[in-house]
Amino acid sequence: TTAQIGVSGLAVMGRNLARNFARNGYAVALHNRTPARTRELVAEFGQEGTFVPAESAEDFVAALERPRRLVIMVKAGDPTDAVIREFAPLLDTGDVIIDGGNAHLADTRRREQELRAQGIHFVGTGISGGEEGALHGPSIMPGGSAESYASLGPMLEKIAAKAADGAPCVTHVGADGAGHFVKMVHNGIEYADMQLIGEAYQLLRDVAGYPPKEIAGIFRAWNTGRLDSYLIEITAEVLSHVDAATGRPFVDVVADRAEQKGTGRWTVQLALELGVPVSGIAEAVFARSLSGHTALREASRGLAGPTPRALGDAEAARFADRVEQALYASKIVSYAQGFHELAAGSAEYDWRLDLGAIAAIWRGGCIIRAAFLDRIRAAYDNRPDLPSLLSDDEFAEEIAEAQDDWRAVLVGATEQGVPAPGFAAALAHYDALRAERLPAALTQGQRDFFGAHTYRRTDREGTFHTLWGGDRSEVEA
Ligand code: NBP
Repeated sequence: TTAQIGVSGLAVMGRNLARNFARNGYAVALHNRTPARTRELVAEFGQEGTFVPAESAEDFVAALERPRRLVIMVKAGDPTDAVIREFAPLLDTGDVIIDGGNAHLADTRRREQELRAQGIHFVGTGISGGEEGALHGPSIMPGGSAESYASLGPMLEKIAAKAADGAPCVTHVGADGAGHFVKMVHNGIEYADMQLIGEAYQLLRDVAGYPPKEIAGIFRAWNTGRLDSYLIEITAEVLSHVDAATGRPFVDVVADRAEQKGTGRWTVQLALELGVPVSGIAEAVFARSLSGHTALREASRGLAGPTPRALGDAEAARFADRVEQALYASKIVSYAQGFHELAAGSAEYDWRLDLGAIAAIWRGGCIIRAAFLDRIRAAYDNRPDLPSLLSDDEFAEEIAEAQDDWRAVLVGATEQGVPAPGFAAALAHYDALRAERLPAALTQGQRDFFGAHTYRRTDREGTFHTLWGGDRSEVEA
């Protein structure tokens, strides 16, 4: 049998992706460094479709119809290079390598360039949705050449998640590293979303005084409204779960140290280079790292501050409504920041990303899937040159309505000493954008004072310097 697609790297993701292709009627060649995994897959799921197991790279490549399409789904970094080195000499002009791992866009750009010189299409592809998504339909973000998408697109459209309107959650996002870039920003937004949800939970717990089970109910109710999303849904599940060993709420027996694999950090690192203020994503990454500083937290526990006291029942319910407003407004700001980074990356690398199309393929399959993304798509479809999501009339109006509650929640959090860095960063971002004047003028004055860095004026063209050490007259620089 010749296979229409091959998958090499059969850990959780690769194995489920291979099964997804097979269940959709494609013959799938299988390969893994350790052949036992390949045999296991065939033994367990062989009846799901047509699999062509191969033990060697040569047999794997020989099993594929031409032009060959092979997906590599191995650990990102050196293992990906090792696998490419193994396969590349065995391939021909026009063959397509799809890297579905979480590669850094710089690695993807390098690999794409090297393989292009050999006539091989290298398609760095973001795949989101975890294990379940890989099997039942992930959101897929392929980069690489437009030509490669012509042969690959129909297959990806089949295995991808479908949005509520039936559209497959995949599109050719842009050249070379664009796919991995878009996946990276997706993950950055995911970090921010999770942090905001975490803050909402903590406020409902410490300020409103609700136990986890009741908070689960509140999230469940929110999930029927404008916050309807996968992350809100699983939050309710996690909060209602009870630890079997102790009978206590699961959330109270889990160590409060959040881990990370790096895509959030990359999103912030690149944002720093591109000069894009993604403060919500940055706060989320920092909040995870702060949580892991056990000794520092231990040493700081005695520091002065208020002890939160729970509100009465009626007040608590009102506060919960306000938290919903604060969460929603902060979420709009986070997405606005993430989409700003998408636009900046697009301009920097000349990817011509279609932001509406990206919002559309995030509507299903991926971790940040949400009803909300359909509205982001609509905002960009209405106005592709939208300067920011915050300039969209509908989002602006919703924030206008939410803002009093948003501010009140932050006042409550501050008074009660409950940290809400994500909510606070989002509100500060919003207020900074609204501001008529920013203290950046003072910053420029200071820079000119100590370093003769010069400044511009509001009333005249040109670059100026004040003779701070002399008579303080102004000279044109
Ligand atoms: P892992 O990231 O745990 O990688 C395990 C796979 O890599 C195995 O097939 C292993 O082969 C192979 N491998 C390693 Br490790 N070193 C290798 C080498 N030098 N040469 C050849 N193969 C090597 O698997 P995963 O969790 O399925 O994730 C796969 C990719 O998908 C990763 O890049 C990940 O970041 C990305 N991703 C994961 C998720 C998720 O939810 N887990 C979601 C989206 C994307 P072996 O069997 O011989 O050890």
